[in-house]
Amino acid sequence: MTLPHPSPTEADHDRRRLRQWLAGQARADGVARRDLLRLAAAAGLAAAVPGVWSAPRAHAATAPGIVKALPAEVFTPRGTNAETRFEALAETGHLTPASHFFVRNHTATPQLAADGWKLTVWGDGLTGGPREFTLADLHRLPSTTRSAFVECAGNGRSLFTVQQGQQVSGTAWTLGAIGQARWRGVRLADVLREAGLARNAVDVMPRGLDSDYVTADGTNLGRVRRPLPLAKALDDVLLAYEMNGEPLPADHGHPVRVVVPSWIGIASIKWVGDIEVSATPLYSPWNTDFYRLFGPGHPPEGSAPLTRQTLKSAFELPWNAPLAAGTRHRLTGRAWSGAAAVARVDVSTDGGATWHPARLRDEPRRGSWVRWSTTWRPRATGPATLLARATDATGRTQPPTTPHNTQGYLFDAVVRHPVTVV
Ligand SMILES: Nc1nc2c(c(=O)[nH]1)N[C@H]1C(S)=C(S)[C@@H](COP(=O)(O)O)O[C@H]1N2
Ligand SMILES: [Mo]
Repeated sequence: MTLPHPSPTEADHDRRRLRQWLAGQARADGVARRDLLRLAAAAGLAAAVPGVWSAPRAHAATAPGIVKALPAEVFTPRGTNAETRFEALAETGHLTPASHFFVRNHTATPQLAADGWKLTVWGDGLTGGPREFTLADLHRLPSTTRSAFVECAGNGRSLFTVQQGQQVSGTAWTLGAIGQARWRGVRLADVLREAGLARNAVDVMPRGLDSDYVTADGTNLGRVRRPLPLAKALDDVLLAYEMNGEPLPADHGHPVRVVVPSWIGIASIKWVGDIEVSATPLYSPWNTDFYRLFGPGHPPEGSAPLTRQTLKSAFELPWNAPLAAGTRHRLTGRAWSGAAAVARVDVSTDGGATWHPARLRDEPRRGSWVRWSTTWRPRATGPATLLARATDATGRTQPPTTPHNTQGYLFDAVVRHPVTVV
């Protein structure tokens, strides 16, 4: 006979063991801390977890159209997308391995062969006709490598609701719609010059080879594309063919994607197939209906199209993480800004009453996040709120609240991270 559940005595023992581990009285050999925290949460040793911050499940997550494995301890599936669990980043270095990198797909990952791929550069902003580039052509151009984060404009969106009680539309990301990678490829500027860039060019519009995007109400918006002002295109934009030293994985744009450092993720078009170079300004739904700020306090046509990412920080802890009282805990996290290098991170373990500086564990650089750490010895058991507040080199600090916008973009307020002291 097989028992569907462990016997009560065994479950009790396990709970006791977990309680001891939380109190620093049990050792864990070869078991990751997050796995034990997950078990503790599942054993009911932490407070209930609200819906959007669901606890990891024991089986693999699935998201239709994503090719790579999505282990439930690393990702939260969100429709066609997969969000990285921030606590899963604690086991990674400064760069986010592809195995941990969030995926934002409007439709589904196309599996493109590098051999048959080509990029067409075309439009009235060129001095001549269209030009085609194979992957081998790109490899012949000088290569450049840079580390940059890609972060969705909607990262943190659910906090408009959780923290500010406001309704917003779009994927209910927590804070894990970001990853940092080392991208290798060619400068978009070099490809545009090779193609014969005309003096009157103003906009370039890369377009993906994934399927047409059809909205929930059935409108076909065509393939994912968003104009980029020429000034940015010529500045630091890459056509990347490698991520962290490997050919781009299918889900992240194989064989070639655009990487637009410091800008919202939608600018970094994956599976790029063509780039229009235009002598007149260009529009697509991705710089008119989407990726502007709408709602009270914003013009009826919306704000200007969003460009740079904002300022955020996050703890590498699950929501409602159980932490043992009387034990010194090392709290770790990451902070980043699209405007400048992170200058400092301050942490509060008492709900915002007092703050102290965290230790920055990386050289702060523009377009990169920094890892930070601090220690905390909680005394009283019960619920507690952790806050981290980043300040960047422009002097901007995360505010207490973010003004509402209907699509929930650019959440930058200090996040109130609940934990349970046990
Ligand atoms: N072709 C194409 N490019 C795309 C998208 C897409 O759906 N199709 N999603 C964009 C959005 S909204 C984001 S946030 C980033 C996500 O990149 P990642 O999936 O590699 O993390 O890709 C962008 N590039
Ligand atoms: Mo995005």
